[in-house]
Amino acid sequence: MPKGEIIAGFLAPHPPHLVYAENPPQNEARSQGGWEQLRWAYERARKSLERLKPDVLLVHSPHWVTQLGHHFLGVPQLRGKSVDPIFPNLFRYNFELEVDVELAEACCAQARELGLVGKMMRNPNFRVDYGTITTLHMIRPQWDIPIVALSANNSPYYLSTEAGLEEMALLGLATRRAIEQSGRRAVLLASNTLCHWHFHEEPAIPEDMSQEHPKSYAGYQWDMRIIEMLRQGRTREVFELLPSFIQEAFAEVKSGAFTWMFSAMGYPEIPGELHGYGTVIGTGNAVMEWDLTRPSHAVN
Ligand code: 2X7
Ligand code: FE2
Repeated sequence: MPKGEIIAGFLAPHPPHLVYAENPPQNEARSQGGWEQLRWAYERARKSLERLKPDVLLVHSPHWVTQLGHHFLGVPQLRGKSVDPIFPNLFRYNFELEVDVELAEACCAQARELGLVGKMMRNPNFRVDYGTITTLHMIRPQWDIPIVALSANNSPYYLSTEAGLEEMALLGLATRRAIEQSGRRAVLLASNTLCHWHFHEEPAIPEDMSQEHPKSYAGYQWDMRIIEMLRQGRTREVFELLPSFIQEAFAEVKSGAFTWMFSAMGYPEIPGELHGYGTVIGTGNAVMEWDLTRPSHAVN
């Protein structure tokens, strides 16, 4: 079996508003559109994914919270209704998905080898969280690629940011080792918003874009600074700044997906491709891609 590899990583945020705005048949709520810049960004990312033709998509979502350890979906087929607890008016999504259980088990085993608490989720009636579903729907609405989904242990919230993110870096290493052994060509999805300062009231028409703008100018400036560095491939500097970014912009990358993905990819110092940026209830969201298949981008 050839050695498996991570062929790309995407920053792929999950505001459920994006699914709501698309009016897919799976979602019960209906809209008149909205958040087009971000949805067009995802359209561009979908084309890249189509070219990459991965065997599996791995996604880490901040909204599947497991207090004790890192959990992995471990049921071959899951179906049900996923409802956003904050925005049930926007997101009531009937999902049906296929899990690459073999790879999920390998990720879990590797995580344990590295001293993390890992657990397989075997409940056949499990309701998958809206973060996982939104990211997967937006990047691949056909739902025809098996997935591995990882929970957020949220250690950065009850340990220090730095100690928690160190754990996420270990989870990334475990993920990479499992992928290499599996022979799969894998794409990683970090399901994270950047600046997370948000409005506390929803407009009467949620998709009224005349109401949509960054909640915080300082947070917006942070997002632009981080994106520009990522576009230039200044990965090391981004990670040096990450704790300050998290602290000052209340950035959702604190929950670990971004660190998990970059650690798994080996922190490549290559330019990320920005597919687009936009706000959702004032938060900052970027869809970005790191294509490791380009000869100049190959990492060891
Ligand atoms: O989970 C989210 C988010 N991260 C950002 C914006 C809006 C809703 O949900
Ligand atoms: Fe979120």
